[in-house]
Amino acid sequence: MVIAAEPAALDAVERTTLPSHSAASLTRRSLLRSGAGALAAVAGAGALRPARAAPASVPFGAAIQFEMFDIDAAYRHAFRDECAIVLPMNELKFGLLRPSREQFLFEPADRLVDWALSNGQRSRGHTFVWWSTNPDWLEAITDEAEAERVLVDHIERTADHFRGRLESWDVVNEVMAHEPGGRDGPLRDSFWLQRLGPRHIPLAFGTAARADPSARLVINDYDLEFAGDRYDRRRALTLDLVRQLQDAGHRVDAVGIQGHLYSHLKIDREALARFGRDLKVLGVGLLATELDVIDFQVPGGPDEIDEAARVVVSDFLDGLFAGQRPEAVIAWGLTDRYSWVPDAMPRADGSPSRPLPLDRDYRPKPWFADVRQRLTQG
Ligand code: 9MR
Repeated sequence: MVIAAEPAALDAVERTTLPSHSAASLTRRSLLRSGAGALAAVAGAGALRPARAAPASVPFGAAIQFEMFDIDAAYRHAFRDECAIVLPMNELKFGLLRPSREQFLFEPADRLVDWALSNGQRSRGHTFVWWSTNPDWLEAITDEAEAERVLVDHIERTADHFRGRLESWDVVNEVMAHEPGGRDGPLRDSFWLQRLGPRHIPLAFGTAARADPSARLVINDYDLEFAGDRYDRRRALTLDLVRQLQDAGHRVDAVGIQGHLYSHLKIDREALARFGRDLKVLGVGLLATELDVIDFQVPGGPDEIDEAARVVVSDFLDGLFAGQRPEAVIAWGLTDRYSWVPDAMPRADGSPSRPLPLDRDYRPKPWFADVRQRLTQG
């Protein structure tokens, strides 16, 4: 699969900014550029610091939901007290932000982000390009040029609105097929793929880089940590996507590993470490963006469920840290009271799922203390 190697495959805007060098020299140039981009982001967002001034800990963060933020003070306090990074979970997705073509409903995300910043916390953006939650008016667009105009305009206006407040953006989310190399793929069959082809990925990165030069640009995906062929293929394809973007002259600052951890599966710590090292060689960082535990296949009561969670989270962090120091570890919510996990994968015995660092009553799980300790060691 080629997403961006041929300048001819790029849109007009991309073409004007791409130097016409060989792929090899483009690779070196883009590596240099990506290093410079990372340094610029350091100055802007404080995401990385020089080694000697390195903070003791890797920041812990969590995604917050506006509906609960608005009504549940205990929920707000938990995010205020536990997190260094707080990001809107859903409020920046295309469908919520753009109920109609004319509208940009920035207010819920503005309130969440400004609240986090006023607490001295940091925030990040999720997400510009996703296969899910697209509004009907968008999916009704059939013309390629119009789809391109909408995507570019969406990224430009949204990135510009939040410039200086969001330290990074998940530029594309889940663009890999669920089973690349199997019956699907390699890329996800989405509205964006159907209308624009694979070039929607470099188009999104190029547009985001111009719209907010100080934000770190992240490619975000799931199922990158387990043992098995399918996961090997997903790791390899992610590296391939990063290389192709770099070869086409685009800045990719980090890969986001979502980290939805099935506690009945085995983490491939070695492969995860290798993945982190390979990214480091490319000058690309790594962070966990959506950590939670999916326990629907684990029998037993809360103690057994939490012990299985402790093991899978610990193995995950082992592999992550062995590859390169992660930029952040971010959970997908904070309390079991509110999570997508029981809706998508309920426990067969009908008992409550226990996916997140705090239980339904905001009590920390034992594994949360382990995470904290690991992050503090840096
Ligand atoms: O947790 C999110 C849930 O509240 C939303 O209803 C859903 C659809 O917008 O998205 C969930 O978050 C997903 C994330 O955006 C991308 N990775 C998978 C997450 C869980 O489905």
